[in-house]
Amino acid sequence: MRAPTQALIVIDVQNDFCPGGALAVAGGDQIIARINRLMTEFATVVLTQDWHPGDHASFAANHQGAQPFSLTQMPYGPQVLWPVHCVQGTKGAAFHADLHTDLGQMIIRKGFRPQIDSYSAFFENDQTTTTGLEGYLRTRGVSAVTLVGLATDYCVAYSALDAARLGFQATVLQDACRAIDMNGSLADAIAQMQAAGVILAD
Ligand code: VGL
Ligand code: ZN
Repeated sequence: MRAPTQALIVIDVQNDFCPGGALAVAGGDQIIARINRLMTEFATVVLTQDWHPGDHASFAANHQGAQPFSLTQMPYGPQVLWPVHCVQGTKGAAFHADLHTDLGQMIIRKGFRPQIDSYSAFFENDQTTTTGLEGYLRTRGVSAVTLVGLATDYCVAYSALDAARLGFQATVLQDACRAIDMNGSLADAIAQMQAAGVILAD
């Protein structure tokens, strides 16, 4: 077992991010066995679930004439427009059936406000609306987080950057993550994480 000050945060291991899903990440299901083993090693295990209403502003389908994977401007900054994914209560939003979700004590749902996307487990994309995860971890005595899941260059990276900014020691286990990797997004995310002091390990 790891020290009780360490938490594992499992990001968005949901059907829509796995092969066959609406926003499939290549090899997204290949990390599940490793994550299941990791979950048995940590006293604190948090799972996140991308959880959008059908009218969510991050969906290209909700913007006239917009193509999936194009960029738009939101009040909080640039935003990628995604295919419809992880709609609340659908099979695509459910955790992958092979993930041992019973080992998690807390599930953070994010992205449920129609007008704000939320990549990070800590803050929505406006960088101020909180999910409550910081308080949960601090009141459980956690000072270090290990992050795994999908996708490396979006929800995992944003979560790791916020964790570091909040003063947690943050480690990303890269071989327990898979990336969308669009227009250099993975290289950008890695550079940002390195600059922020996130530990990138395998
Ligand atoms: C994610 C794009 C849109 C992710 C979520 O989990 O990385 N990416 N919503
Ligand atoms: Zn999403």
